[in-house]
Amino acid sequence: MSSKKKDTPRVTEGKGAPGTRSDPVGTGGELHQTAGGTHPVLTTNQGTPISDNQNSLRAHPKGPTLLEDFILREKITHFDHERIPERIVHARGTAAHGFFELTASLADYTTAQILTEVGERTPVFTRISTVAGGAGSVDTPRDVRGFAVKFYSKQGNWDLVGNNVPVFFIQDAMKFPDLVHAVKMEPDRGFPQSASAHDTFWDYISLTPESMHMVMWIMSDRTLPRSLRMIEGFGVHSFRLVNAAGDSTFVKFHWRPKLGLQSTVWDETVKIAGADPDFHRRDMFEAIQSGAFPEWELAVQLFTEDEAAAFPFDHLDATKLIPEELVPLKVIGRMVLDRWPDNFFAETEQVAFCPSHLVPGIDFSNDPLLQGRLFSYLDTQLSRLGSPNFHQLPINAPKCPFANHQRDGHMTMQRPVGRVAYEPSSLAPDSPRETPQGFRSFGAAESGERGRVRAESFADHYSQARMFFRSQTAPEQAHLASALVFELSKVETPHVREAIVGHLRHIDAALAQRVADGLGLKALPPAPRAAAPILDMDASPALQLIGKMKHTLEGRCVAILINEGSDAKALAAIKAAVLKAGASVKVVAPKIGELKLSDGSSVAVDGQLAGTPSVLFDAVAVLLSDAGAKALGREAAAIDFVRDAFGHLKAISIDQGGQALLQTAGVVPDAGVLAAPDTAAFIDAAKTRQWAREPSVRTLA
Ligand code: HDE
Repeated sequence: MSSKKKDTPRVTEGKGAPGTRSDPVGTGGELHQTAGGTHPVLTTNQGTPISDNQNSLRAHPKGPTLLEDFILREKITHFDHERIPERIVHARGTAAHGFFELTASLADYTTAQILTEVGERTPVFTRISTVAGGAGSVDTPRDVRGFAVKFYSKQGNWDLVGNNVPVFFIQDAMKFPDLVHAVKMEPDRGFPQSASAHDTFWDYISLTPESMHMVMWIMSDRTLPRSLRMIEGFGVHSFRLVNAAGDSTFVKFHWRPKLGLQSTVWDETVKIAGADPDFHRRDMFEAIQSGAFPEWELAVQLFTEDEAAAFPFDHLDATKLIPEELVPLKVIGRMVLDRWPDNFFAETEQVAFCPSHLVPGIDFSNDPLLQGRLFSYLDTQLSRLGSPNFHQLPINAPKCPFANHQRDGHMTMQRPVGRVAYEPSSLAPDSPRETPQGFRSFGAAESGERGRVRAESFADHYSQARMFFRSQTAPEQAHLASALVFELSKVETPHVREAIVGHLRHIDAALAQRVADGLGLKALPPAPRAAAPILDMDASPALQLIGKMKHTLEGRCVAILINEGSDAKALAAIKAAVLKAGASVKVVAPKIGELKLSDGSSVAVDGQLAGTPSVLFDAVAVLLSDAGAKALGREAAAIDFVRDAFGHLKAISIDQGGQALLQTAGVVPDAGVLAAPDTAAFIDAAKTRQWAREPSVRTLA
């Protein structure tokens, strides 16, 4: 018996057909004709055509596989090497291509063309990430989001590698590995994955008072975004802009989402993780594919050295922010993400951001955290991508000409010509040379004694934490206090829990009491010694999240739960109203496929009830016939659908059948539950969360 031979007729059409669209080298191969059409021939990496991609070479049909099978060995070897080390932090990310367009010139402040040429569109690649989890972790843990933008400017690549929170945990790069080891899974047990709610994180934090301001931010709803399209981004550190006269102005960068800020509530976040681990990535993908391109404004805060000296904090300390009320934001441009990557690995995984990628006219400040980052990112790319030639990968290569005399190395793709690989040279007048327009560091005067010291101006760890907490609305304060109770309740070591409550006493006495009560502490633990007087700074409403929500449904998604015989007219009316408001609609029913409505017409179902819970939507409508309501009253998924929508403070539109289902679920309608014919009232309610409902559905700290 012989092994089966494939006998596809092979008709050679001609040369060409690169293996991939974006691969300049291509994988060659001839074009062949089969029943399925014209396609490239499958070859080895050396271009040898492959006749059988299903069977390895055997000594006989039941015999051993032969070492001689170079096709099998090449395929398996390549497969074995498919992964590169994931990022040590920010491993899970979602990215897209787009452009940055300057709308206001900063020519008085900088020579960077990207910030002076109004109307110029610069290509960008933007990656938004979580910090603590691995590449395969879920999208929605309570975590800071990385917000990294690579601008492919005419003067070289500029990477603005920021976060969705304007401050950071620590003041000095020396502390970063310890912070990351503390938050990552504990080394002996290998959990928790992607969660700060465990002993080692809070132990480290309790001994690091400088992290208290950041703790307020991560315990706020900022770390539970509804969508990556609805987060802010911050450059965090102060940078310098340098103009043609050589004058320097400090600058902080801010990204502000066009759709406004929006978060989920904690219980919803937890359930989304199970319902759709890729919730944020899918949301971004669907938005871009549907043409609803995510957009942000770029704004700057500009201030001089003298103005900085008058701030009641040190702007070079990354645990501090500059309130917008103190230095207003000036909007200078917009970023639109309008193209999903062709290939996740080649682009999202291999993109290499480095805060040290800078263009003439922008410079660093002396923020000690930034200074440490300038070393770390280049080093990590060498380890992750395995070669100093990572800049040659298409996603990392500048889109402007670039040339120098660096050469060779692991996996270089360049093929330099000529004998001159040095500078200065006289043998090749057309070889790359320096230019007066090139990058120049600002000539900052430095003085003082060297040493391993922390500036005294960095000593105040509580004033801005207090400012942040006191600036929040009442629901936000309650969420923050409850988040602290949740996280600390997962900490097994009592003295760690108590130490954190001790720090909270410096931030706000009532907050400390609420958390102590939530943890069942009999008495308030002592507060640690504060290294500097704690100030009562003015509240900054710009730090709120609820205050920055836009009253809009644009970019959101509404579910309509129906069953056989649901009212066709009501369905059409709600659908039309939602679409008109700029949101998308998904019809959810017990079965996918087509469903017959009250008037005999059919509707296509987008999601099956059991796999499409209401946590995935911003508002819901429930339109059911009497029989439909009765049937769904016996379905846990339907009961959870309405209970969760109500519990997560969403607007709900119901007809008589919907009302019956709510009753079976034990949901007592309030002002956010609206009768189906009134689509206008439903749309209006759906543009926000029903915050007033919250005390009736859960006990917050
Ligand atoms: Fe990072 N950080 N970081 N970081 N960071 C990395 O670089 C590091 C910090 C941020 O989408 C790593 O390519 C040190 C602050 C983002 O690819 C690594 C310190 C901020 C991303 C690294 C910080 C950030 C990273 C891991 C303290 C906000 C993801 C993989 C001195 C301003 C970029 C990599 C992407 C990634 C080091 C602190 C933002 C190890 C040493 C502060 C958005 O190099």
